[in-house]
Amino acid sequence: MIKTSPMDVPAGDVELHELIVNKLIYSVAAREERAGPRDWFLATTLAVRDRIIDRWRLCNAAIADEGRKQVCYLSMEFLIGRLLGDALGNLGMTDQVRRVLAGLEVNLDEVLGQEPDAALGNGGLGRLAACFMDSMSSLGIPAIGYGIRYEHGLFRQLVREGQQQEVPEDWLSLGNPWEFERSSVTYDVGFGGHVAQAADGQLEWVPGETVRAIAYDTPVVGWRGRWVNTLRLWSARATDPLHLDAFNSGDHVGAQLARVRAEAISRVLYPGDDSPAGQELRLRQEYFFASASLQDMIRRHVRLHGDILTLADKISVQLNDTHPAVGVAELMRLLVDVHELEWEKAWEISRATFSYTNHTLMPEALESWPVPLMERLLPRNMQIIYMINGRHLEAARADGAGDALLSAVSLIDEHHGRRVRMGHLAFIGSHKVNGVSALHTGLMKTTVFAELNRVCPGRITNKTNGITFRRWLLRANPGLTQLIVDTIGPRVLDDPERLADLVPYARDAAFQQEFAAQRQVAKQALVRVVQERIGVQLDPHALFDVQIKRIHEYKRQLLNILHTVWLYNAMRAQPTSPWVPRAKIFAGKAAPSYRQAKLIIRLANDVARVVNSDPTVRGLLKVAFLPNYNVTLAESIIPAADLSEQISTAGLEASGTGNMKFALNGALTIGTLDGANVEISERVGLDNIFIFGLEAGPASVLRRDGYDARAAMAASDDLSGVLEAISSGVFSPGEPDRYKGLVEGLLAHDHFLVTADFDSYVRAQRHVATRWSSPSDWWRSAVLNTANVAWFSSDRTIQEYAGEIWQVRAAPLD
Ligand code: 26W
Repeated sequence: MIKTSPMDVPAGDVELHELIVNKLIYSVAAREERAGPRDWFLATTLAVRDRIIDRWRLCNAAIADEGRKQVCYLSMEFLIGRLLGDALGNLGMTDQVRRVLAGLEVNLDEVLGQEPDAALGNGGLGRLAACFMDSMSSLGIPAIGYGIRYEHGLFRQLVREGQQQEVPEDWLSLGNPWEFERSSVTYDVGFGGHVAQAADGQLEWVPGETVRAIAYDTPVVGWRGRWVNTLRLWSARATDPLHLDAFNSGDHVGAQLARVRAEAISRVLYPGDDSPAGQELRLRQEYFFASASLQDMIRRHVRLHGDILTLADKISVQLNDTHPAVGVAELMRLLVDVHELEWEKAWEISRATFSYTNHTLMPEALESWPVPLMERLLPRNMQIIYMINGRHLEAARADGAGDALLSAVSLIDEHHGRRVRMGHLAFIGSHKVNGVSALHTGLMKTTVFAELNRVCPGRITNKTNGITFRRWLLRANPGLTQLIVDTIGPRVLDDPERLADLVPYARDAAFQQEFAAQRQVAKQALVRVVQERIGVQLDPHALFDVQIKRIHEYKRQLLNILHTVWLYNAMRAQPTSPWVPRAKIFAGKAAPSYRQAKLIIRLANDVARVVNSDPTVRGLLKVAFLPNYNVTLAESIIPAADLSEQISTAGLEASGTGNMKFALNGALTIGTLDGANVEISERVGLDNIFIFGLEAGPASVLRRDGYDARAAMAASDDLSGVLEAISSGVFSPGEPDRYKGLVEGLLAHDHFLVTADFDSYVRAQRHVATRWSSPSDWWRSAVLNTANVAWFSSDRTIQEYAGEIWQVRAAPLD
């Protein structure tokens, strides 16, 4: 029995109603009266997907017919999160689907909540790729995102007795209604073996092992449904899944080893975002997806345009960090060995095709692979890397480079065993190389890429990151969005620059109140989430002071914890002073092998336990560490944040993008002059942001020359009180020495200058409290944040890439 008969359904909704019900019956094979939220999620998604497919076909046809140049965005990570809410929003179908489902006695929010969070990424780099995909579709820029279809995304984080535990993530376990398996789109990717020379002298690689890449396509629909691009993720299969001979002769396990080995490539996302895992499997993943993607591009290009020589006119390949950098050698191999182009011609095409984005300057995060591993796994690619290097060094020498400079720009690092510098390979192989904020790009030119910048002047350019406002404002914060639209009109939905029209309202008391009321709604919702997840009761009227991001020493969650302890000590000393009630909210995952980061999580949880159970600070201070941070959790925390913690050691955060999400939603930032914080402060104005701490220049001098944390501690009663409390076991009474080593380590070498910035940070936090105590000042600043950050839309970023790096034009959108 159908719960609502079509007769009761408003005429305009009948078609969608029938579509969803039909999907439920014929695709999900569920009965309406028994169907659960998961069934309705599948039925709704399949129905919405149908609406996208017509447009998808048109877009692909337009690319082919009009010979449009296309962006190929190569990224090891796409942190897309849930897709249904995004698709509904972009298609303008949210209200209609809500109504239709309600007619079936189904709640849309519950349905949306069924979708697993696709966590095919670690953090900023992966989320940026997802925001860029949304922007490229919304702008009508023809694009394919190429990556890996990991069977298991980033691990699920449990917190047990205050400590992180990792559990495998299983996003595909109930099926993925968004993807299309393309069993006809497959490529073979070789590993190992040797290089043979044919009679005509042509070199040919004879791999020892072959793995098949199978494409899975997901449509990415843009704003107002006008353009649809493709996210193409590769899954690894054995070319010969069962060695039947071996099986029949009784070796049942051995017969399957090749399959296990091949399929391991797309089994799981590496969870480290701090230092290269260095394992062979990681290199196999990188080569696997770079090779499959390049083979796919070439096949499509030749089919459409017939001529390999025009590749760079029709395709622009963006390397998202160095993870796909081996693609530079792979494209040369395909052009020279397979398509038999002259080296010089191939190199010209290749360099015109590639461009490279650097996302980090941290030395430990710069990828390099041991030469012996490369020679064993990718013998032909390694030869090609030597040839690229030979010509590159020859050219540099001809330009007058001496030995020191040559050794610095060489693709081979001779100092740490012989290793291939993947950043150098990406740099040399690209026509443009970009950093992700003005500060970061400047530092690229003076630090890691200083010598390459001398040899190849003008190649480095800046493209400050951005975020998609559709997900991070429109979807995440519908209440605030409605207020903005009611105030300055709906054009802002298509043109973020209109946000500036809010500036005159910043001083308007009535508007401030409505703005604050929306924050209150989001905070009430978050209070419920926190209560449900960890049983901590937050006061929705407290200042929500939030730091959510990967746990890293350079991001300095520890500094925030020290301030929490400082507040706790001060409140206990003077409980009747007029304190601003605060909720300190943390979330983030640590790489499983990163011991110090895990200890910081434990400390946050230990501090939370002690503070939250101490009656003297009841009503004044609460600490919450929310487990399993992911995109979905970010969407519920950010709209509820009053204060955004962006407190990395200056010079170490390439850009940050969380900082932009908070500012857009009207949180005030407390931050260092690092990454994009610099540009945010220029736009919102120094009166509306709390900047503290050492700047990048002095910080790097201090780090280099060695800085004396003990002296800082001796000079600051506040700091010594905090460190003594932690190291003496106030927060770990059962094991008083638990944090002794952490504190001693900090005092011995405070590499990230936590103690150096402590006093300045506490002072800035006092200013925060003062501003909070004057609501009209606080909300004026909050409104001015939202009003002045339109520039951080990823649409702006993508337009810059399209015009200055890719030379790709948007298709006309109707
Ligand atoms: C090979 C191991 C590894 C894996 C990932 C090393 C480094 C990474 C990434 C570069 C980590 C990352 O996500 N970087 C972040 O990129 C964001 C998008 O540009 C920036 O906003 C962040 O500042 C940067 O840390």
